[in-house]
Amino acid sequence: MNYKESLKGNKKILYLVTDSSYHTEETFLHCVEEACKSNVSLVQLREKECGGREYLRKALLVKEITDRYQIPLLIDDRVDVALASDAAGVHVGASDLPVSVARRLLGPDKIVGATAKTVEAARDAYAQGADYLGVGAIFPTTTKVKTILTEVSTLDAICNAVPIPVYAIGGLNDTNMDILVGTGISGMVVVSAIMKAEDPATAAKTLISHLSLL
Ligand code: TZP
Ligand code: MG
Repeated sequence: MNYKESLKGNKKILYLVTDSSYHTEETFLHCVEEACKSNVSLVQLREKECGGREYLRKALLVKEITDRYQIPLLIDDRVDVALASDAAGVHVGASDLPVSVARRLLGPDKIVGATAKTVEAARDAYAQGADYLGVGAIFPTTTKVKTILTEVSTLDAICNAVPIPVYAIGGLNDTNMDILVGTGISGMVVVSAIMKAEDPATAAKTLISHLSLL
């Protein structure tokens, strides 16, 4: 399957980024599966604490689930773990391998996503071969991350500056996502709105139904 096809189309998508820090392995995998069942379009495994061996083990467990639902699995930060697990691609930020290097290592068929907080960084990531951009944090977040807030006007300017999908991230949930109305985003990324939800399936379905109204 060519997972890059998932990035095309006009429908706005929901993109799940995982956080296993407040889960047992069982509840973590269950939560990912519930989100997949509820039609999230992309899943990113994001592990900040573990070494390569443990990251690979987790990636293979999560990929077993995402493969069953034919959803692309991306690996945060680590091109080696993406390659070793035969994931659909990688997501890189400012302190990770440059987009052009990730692209060279992964080849043309894998997905390379990048974080961009400015129009200049967005144009640069696109020029280096990024397939999509993650932009934020739109709102303050409770997820462990070093980030700064991104104005919605910057998000909109980035959408206008590059021809690849732009996904908004950071503190987004079903009560505040209307801030994205009128921007050119292709979708929304959430961590806690699904990973911390009591009922992740319902949470994902609600977010997806709201996305169609944006
Ligand atoms: N990058 C910018 S904000 C963020 C990342 C990884 C975390 C978003 O998490 P949440 O829980 O959806 O606010
Ligand atoms: Mg990173």
